[in-house]
Amino acid sequence: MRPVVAPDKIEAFDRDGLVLLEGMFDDHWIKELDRGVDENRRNPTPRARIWDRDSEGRTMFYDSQAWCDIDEYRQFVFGSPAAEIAAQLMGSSEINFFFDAVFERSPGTQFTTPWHQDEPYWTVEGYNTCSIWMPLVPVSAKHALAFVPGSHRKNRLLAQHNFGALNPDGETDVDQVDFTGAEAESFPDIDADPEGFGVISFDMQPGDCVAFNSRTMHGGSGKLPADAGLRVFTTKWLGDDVFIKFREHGMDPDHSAVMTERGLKPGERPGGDLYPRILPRR
Ligand SMILES: O=C(O)CCC(=O)C(=O)O
Repeated sequence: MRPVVAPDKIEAFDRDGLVLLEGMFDDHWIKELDRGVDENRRNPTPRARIWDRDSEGRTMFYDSQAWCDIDEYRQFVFGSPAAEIAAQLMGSSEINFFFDAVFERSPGTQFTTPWHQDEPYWTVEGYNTCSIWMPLVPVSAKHALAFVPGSHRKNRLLAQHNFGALNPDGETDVDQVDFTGAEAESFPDIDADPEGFGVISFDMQPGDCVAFNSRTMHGGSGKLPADAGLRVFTTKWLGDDVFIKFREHGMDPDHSAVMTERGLKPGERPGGDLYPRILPRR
């Protein structure tokens, strides 16, 4: 059935650059994704990495673009309400899938995701982007991904965190982001004044999601209690005004090589088998 996003949620997404949507995905999709993440942990892609491993062996696991190998993820991309939700929030008629990313913390992990925006890392550019952040287990606001409302409209180039430095296992070929030499302002210290920045996060249940613009500042998730892990599946959706852009100051995940191999060029609309058009359905 076609999901319907309420008008006040659509307004909030445009105004704040994020919105909580409760109960958008039924049990079928949560179970499907849970099986998918189990499979993903058994068979990580070459892009998978541990971002953090502490002295007690607790980890933060990350993988991306695994949908090409994992059936459950593919079913979700093509068959779940996610594309429709993104289309309604962005007011876009054409929706392409960009990529999925998985973030799994083992119970008690203290690692927190550094504050950042997504678009400065991406091989695409445009206002109409929508990330759907879905916890597959209950999470309280204190530990969930947090956001700075309205930060998607600031339109300034900010130096972003180098996630390539999160590499305790010394993996090779890890994407690096280096803003040295860029005309970029330093990233504000959100943790120094969360109230001043209006930081917001939510108590969430499986089936809920936060949809956010790729320009919205986000981070801060983690610092888990000893008995709680956090398994999160995210999908990134591209709307009408998004085109390919290769950046000077580092891309992560860097899709420029696979895009080039497939004949996709800067200035073009992403498409083809890796960035499939989901809406309008063919
Ligand atoms: O879940 C997290 O801690 C990170 C999520 C994130 O940064 C993203 O989805 O862009």
